[in-house]
Formats: sequence, structure tokens, C-alpha cells
Amino acid sequence: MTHCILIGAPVDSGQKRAGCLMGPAAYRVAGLAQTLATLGHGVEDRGDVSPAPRDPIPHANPAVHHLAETIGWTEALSEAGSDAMANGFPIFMGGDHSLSLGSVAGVARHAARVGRPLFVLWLDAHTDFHTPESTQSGNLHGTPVAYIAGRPGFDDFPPFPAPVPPANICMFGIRSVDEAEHSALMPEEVEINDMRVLDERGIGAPLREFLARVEAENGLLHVSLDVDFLDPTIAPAVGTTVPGGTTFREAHLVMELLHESGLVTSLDLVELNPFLDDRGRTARLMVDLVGSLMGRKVFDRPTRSF
Ligand code: 4U7
Ligand code: MN
Ligand code: MN
Ligand code: MN
Repeated sequence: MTHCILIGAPVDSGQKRAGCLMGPAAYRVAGLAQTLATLGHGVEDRGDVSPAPRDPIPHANPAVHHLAETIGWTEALSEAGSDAMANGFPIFMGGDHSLSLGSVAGVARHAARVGRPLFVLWLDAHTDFHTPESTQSGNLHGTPVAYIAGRPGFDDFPPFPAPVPPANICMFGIRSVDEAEHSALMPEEVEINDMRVLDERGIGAPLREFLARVEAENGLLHVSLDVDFLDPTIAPAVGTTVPGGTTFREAHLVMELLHESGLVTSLDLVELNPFLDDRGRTARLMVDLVGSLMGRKVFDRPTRSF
């Protein structure tokens, strides 16, 4: 039994298509709390975080927008996250992916406090490795991994507490990488399982290898699930659709293996835009994936397979 702490993060400032702010409401309507309770977990819904309003901050890159607002979210979510980590298993209900600037900062603060290494599993079509300087779209939802890894260029933000070594960051589902991200990632040890790797090896083997590393180092594991990790035919409610994403079964297998590992200590659900959904099917799929992550299974297997 896990004490799950739901944190609403109705963040919409990290991109330009309004609607992600309805995400937390959609997860509540789709029955996230009930799903967790049915699996035997404790559920505490802390409601939605609301950052203090602040004055706009200009940036040398004129494309960057909503910088001050995004910094406000980063501070508020970092606070909420580090507090929740001390009390249970935080589930951040987004909100666009810029919320991970704050959620992972809070988790990293907690990891430093308890003296354990932090690992990050990034499930996404994109690598989100831009800095505010390198982004061409100016959309800050494309930057959280760079912040988490301690890349320079985030001077306006609170310094990232205990940056995560790139070798502790593992990505799955990748199929859209900008040139600037590509050249910044090349020399780094971030493990990038793009769709080609998944086609060749399947999703289970590389995930097991990563989980074995987390276990060997007694790490905390944060999972960041971007809706666009999934193929848009099964998850249409997202602004940045990229064809060729993971299937229904691949996504559930990831969640089932994560459950079996017992290693996951926090979770982001990001980029759901309920305004683009088809009768709630994407919200429901995301809730079902959380169900698999938290222990729903067809058969109780006596031994763990990872
Ligand atoms: B998401 C993009 F140009 N790289 O920077 C950009 F392709 O959180 C997309 O993963 C970023 O959805 C996508 O705008 C951010 C683009
Ligand atoms: Mn993303
Ligand atoms: Mn994405
Ligand atoms: Mn997106």
C-alpha cells in the first residue's frame, strides 16, 4: 500500500495552445483517485497548486514567452514536490511539461536530503533538452531535461538543487529532436532509447537494464510521462502529436515492469490537453496506465520477471 499524493499542476505557460490547464480536472473526472483507492492505496488530493502572480521578465531570446509565470510555477511546484516526497508518493497532474522544471526540482531536493541518487525516466516523443537560449519555439515545455541535468542558461530560474548526472537520465519513445538539442546531447551520457531502438529490441529489455542500474545504486526514480510518448492514434489529446509513437501494450508493459521493480518514487502526468480529446479517451488511457504502474495486473505472477 502506497500513500499517493495528488498534486494538481494546471500549467499552461510552457507552450502556446491553451488547454493543458484543464488536465488536473480531467484526471479527477476520469477517476484517478478511485483507480488508486481500488488498488488498495491511500489517496490524498492536495488540490491545485497556484503560484503567486509576478511581473514579466524579458529574455535575450525574443522567442521565449511566459518566463516569469513559468518560474513562478517552478518555485511553487518544487516546494509542493519536496514536501510531498517526505510524506508519500507524489503524482503531479499536469499541465504542460514545463511543470517538470518544478516537480523534479522538488524531488531532487528530497533526494539530496535523504542522501540517495536520483534517476529520471523520461517517456516522451521529445528530448526536452533545450535551454531558454537555444529554443526556437520559445516554448519552455521543451526545456526541463536541460534544467534537471544542470545545463547552463537557466539564470532566471532558481538554481537546480543537486543536478541529476546525465547518465542517470533515461529516455524512451524519442522521435523528434531539434538540431540544437541533438548537438547538446551528443557528448552527454543521457540514455536515449529512440523509437528505432524500441523497434529493434522491444521496450522490455532496455527498460530492465535501466531498472537494474537504479536498483544497484539504491536510487530514487522519478517517471515523467508525456502524453506524446503514446502514438497519437490512441492518445489524441496533445498539442504536439508526432506519428510513430508507442502502442497501447508497449506503454502498459512499461508501467507493469515499473510496478514489479518497486523502484518508482514519484510521477508526472504531463501534456494532456482535454480540449483536444475524443470523449475523454486520452485521459482514461493515462489513468489506466497509472493503474498498471500502481499494481493492476491480469495475473499475479509469483516471481518478478525483471
Ligand atoms: B514536450 C520542440 F520544436 N522541440 O522546442 C520545441 F519540436 O514537452 C518541441 O516534449 C518541444 O511536448 C515539445 O518546441 C515539448 C519542437
Ligand atoms: Mn515533453
Ligand atoms: Mn513531448
Ligand atoms: Mn507536447
